[in-house]
Amino acid sequence: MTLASAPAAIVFDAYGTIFDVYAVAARLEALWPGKGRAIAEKWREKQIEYSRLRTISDRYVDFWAITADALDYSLEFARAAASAKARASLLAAYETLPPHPEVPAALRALAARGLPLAVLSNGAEAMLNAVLEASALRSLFAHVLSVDRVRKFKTAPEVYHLALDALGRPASELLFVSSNGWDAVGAAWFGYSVFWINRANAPAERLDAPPFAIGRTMSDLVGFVEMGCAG
Ligand code: LAC
Repeated sequence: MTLASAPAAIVFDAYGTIFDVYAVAARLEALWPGKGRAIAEKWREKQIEYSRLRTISDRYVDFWAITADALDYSLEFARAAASAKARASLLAAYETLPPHPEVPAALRALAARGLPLAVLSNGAEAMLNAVLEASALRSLFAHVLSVDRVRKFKTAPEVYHLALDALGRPASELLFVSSNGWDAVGAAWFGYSVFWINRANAPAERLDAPPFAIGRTMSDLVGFVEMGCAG
């Protein structure tokens, strides 16, 4: 994928792309040995599933509520009984998720090029600001855009439109970055240039998306931008 020129700005997905959503597995493992990774994966899977079902059926509640519901489902699914205190602490972990190790330096390198950076996420506004503040990354972003504003989740086109209004540019001049293959597809369908950080070495989604650039980490994104987004 080649952009006609350097992107006017870069728009980032949050969960999975900037922040490691599976960092909660260690905490879960300490509570329920042998089950941590499975609960963490089910938690993420149900969180995304509920966001889609609520969008399709016009039943919006914010991503914090969805994250709590998905946690409760996943704990019961794994027959993991949690005290109210343990549940609250697991949920609170979402406000202090660590960034993937290479992310802070990569974001600083991109910001140093003078590129406006934005977050566009399913996350509720308060949870996004909390996790960005906790990792000291908030000041790198010109905009933190939550789907709260349109009361629909990705991949609704209204969500991807939010960054166009904020940045005052058409999608074709913006680079959208996500580690979630389905989100990369949604953004490409909408008309963004896209860089997929394929951290999990997952197969490409079979969804007839326009072609987009692919790397393994956010450091690869920095290389891509330094090369003029050719490749
Ligand atoms: C987000 C989800 C897709 O941050 O991870 O929007």
